[in-house]
Amino acid sequence: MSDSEDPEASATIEARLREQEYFRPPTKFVGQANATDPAIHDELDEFPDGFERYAELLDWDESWDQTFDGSNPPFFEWFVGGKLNASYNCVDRHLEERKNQTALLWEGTDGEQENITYQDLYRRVNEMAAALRAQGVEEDDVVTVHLPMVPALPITMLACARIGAPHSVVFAGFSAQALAERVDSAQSDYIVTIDGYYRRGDFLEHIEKTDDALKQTDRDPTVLQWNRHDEAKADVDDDYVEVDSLLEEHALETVEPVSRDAEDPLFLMYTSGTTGKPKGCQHRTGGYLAYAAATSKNVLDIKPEDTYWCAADIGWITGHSYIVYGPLALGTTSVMYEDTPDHPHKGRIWEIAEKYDVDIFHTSPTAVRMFMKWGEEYPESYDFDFRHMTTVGEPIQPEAWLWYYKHIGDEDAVIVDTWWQTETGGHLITNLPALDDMKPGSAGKPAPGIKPALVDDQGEKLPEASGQAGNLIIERPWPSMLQTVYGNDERFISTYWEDFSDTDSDDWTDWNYKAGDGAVQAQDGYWRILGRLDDVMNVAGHRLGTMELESAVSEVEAVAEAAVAPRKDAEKGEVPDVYVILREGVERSDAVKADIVGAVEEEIGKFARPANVIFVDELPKTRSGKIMRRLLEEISNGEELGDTTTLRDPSVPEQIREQIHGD
Ligand code: 6R9
Repeated sequence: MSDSEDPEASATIEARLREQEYFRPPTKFVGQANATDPAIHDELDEFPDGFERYAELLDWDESWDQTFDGSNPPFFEWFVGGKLNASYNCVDRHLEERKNQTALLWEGTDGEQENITYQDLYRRVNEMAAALRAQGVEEDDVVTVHLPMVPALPITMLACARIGAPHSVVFAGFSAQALAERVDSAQSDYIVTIDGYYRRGDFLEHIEKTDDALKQTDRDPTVLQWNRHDEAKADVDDDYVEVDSLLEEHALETVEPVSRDAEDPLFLMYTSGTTGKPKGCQHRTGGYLAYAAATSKNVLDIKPEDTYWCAADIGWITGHSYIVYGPLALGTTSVMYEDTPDHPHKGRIWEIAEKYDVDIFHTSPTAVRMFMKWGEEYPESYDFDFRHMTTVGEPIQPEAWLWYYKHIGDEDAVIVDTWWQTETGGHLITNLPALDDMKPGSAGKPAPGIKPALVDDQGEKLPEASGQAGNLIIERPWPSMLQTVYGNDERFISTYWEDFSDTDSDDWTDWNYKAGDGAVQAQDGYWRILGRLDDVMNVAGHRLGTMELESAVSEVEAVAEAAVAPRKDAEKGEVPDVYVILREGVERSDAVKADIVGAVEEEIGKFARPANVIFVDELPKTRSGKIMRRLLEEISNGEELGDTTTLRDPSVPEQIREQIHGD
């Protein structure tokens, strides 16, 4: 029985949390940490020159002339005039000292293993770069990469970076339609994909998503197709170019890394927003890589000799910054795992941790809650010893934190809870593990050089450390902030800047980045993130826009109108509830429900599947016709209904509540 189920054990956890608010980092951790001098905060407060220390972690072809250019807010520039190549920094520069060290340690579904040394990585990235070029990929062409957790993914990303072609990685779980939408939005003429991969031990024919996406896109992209095995296991279109034969053709070729301007884009990463269309967050080469490397060093405490495992998917920003770019820039060994944590058994993660003697482990609160539910007997059966553990993606409840600390960290590892976003490129609020005490449930202090603040809805600043909740803003630019929303500067301004900045001002200090999260700063200066304030849900640490879900549901013939609200879920944090009004004459049935769920899976992906489909007669709307999703959220969560006075028909929420709760 796990702590979560055993009333006595959870009483002990609660008692302990009441008694002990802070946890000291273990002395043996502090003694060996990368960042041990508190002066790092003062040094980075020298704005903008402090950030030069981060850029100095990289090898530059040409040094920058200006650290920061804030003359055209909010289009800030970093390390202006500098030139570098990201693949050179993550691969070539390590060859002299550690060509035989493992760079990527890949574990396949059933214990298959690949150790890719820095020399191997160099070879494979060069050959892939040559192959991409031979297929016509030129500098600044966007390459869409739809690959799962196999070595082909980081190799393709680094090959793109080598030739200066921004990659746009689309999480493998996204559907054909989501892929097509991203290809169109990025005006991409290349898709790199694979025949298939394994999920819970079964071979999934991933290539089908590309087949379908090609029918839906307005473009005619070239498809480059990797094989999961020596030969394709799925039915593959003759028009697709087999990467393996290309690589044979280009065996042993080398490609000179293209010297990119610090401000040239390195990649796009699409993320959900408050409209139906995802935004392509565009990240620059120099500032992004410098910040990812520096936070990997100072926050994750990565050293080249470590075995580091971030158990996220490279298809999300966490994997970009903290599986690929940051760790490899530091020359460490980064673990990748193909399948799910419960295949073929619930001890899989700990088995891998033991097998590779992992030093640093990175996961999400959703995963921690799941491990907690499965019970500590699984980790207890394996012999592993983490020095450092991280969480990201959503707030971690103190109970889950303590369980992680006790049963995974053996009360002998540090934990950092890192708050950041696709847009921010790297951690913004997080403790430096040797410098700050841990506080369960709190993301901690701002990262060096980062200036968060809270404002009320009118933009008035709340006093510091007041314990009041407000809108989280970042008052000062930082090197890994997104450059813009790809092809849509207006959306960039309206989403992130307009609300809390003086947009008429040319002075960058009048501009504040809006995170879209609510937060509180406690009296001790520690920050607690409360969650999204906009129509974005956080399902198992994945961002999902309610509008995206709604537009998928509205595609179903039978649906007249739909609204989506987040329901709190003990494991996933939040799950989507869909409220649906059917068209006249359509019967409410399980078949219609199945169509609705199917539409979401098809348009977005299986991971976005609604938890409940609820048929209603009416939706709560304001007099101006806006759906009040907040009320649906309250209904979903069985909470007291807030203000309903602005509703056209104030009785609607009660009617819905009666219908679903029967009271
Ligand atoms: C890195 C990543 C960003 C949103 C963000 C916030 C939530 C992320 C968090 C956290 C509480 C943390 N979030 N980290 N909430 N504590 N440590 O997750 O990027 O997928 O863009 O999501 O996730 O709501 O705004 P992304």
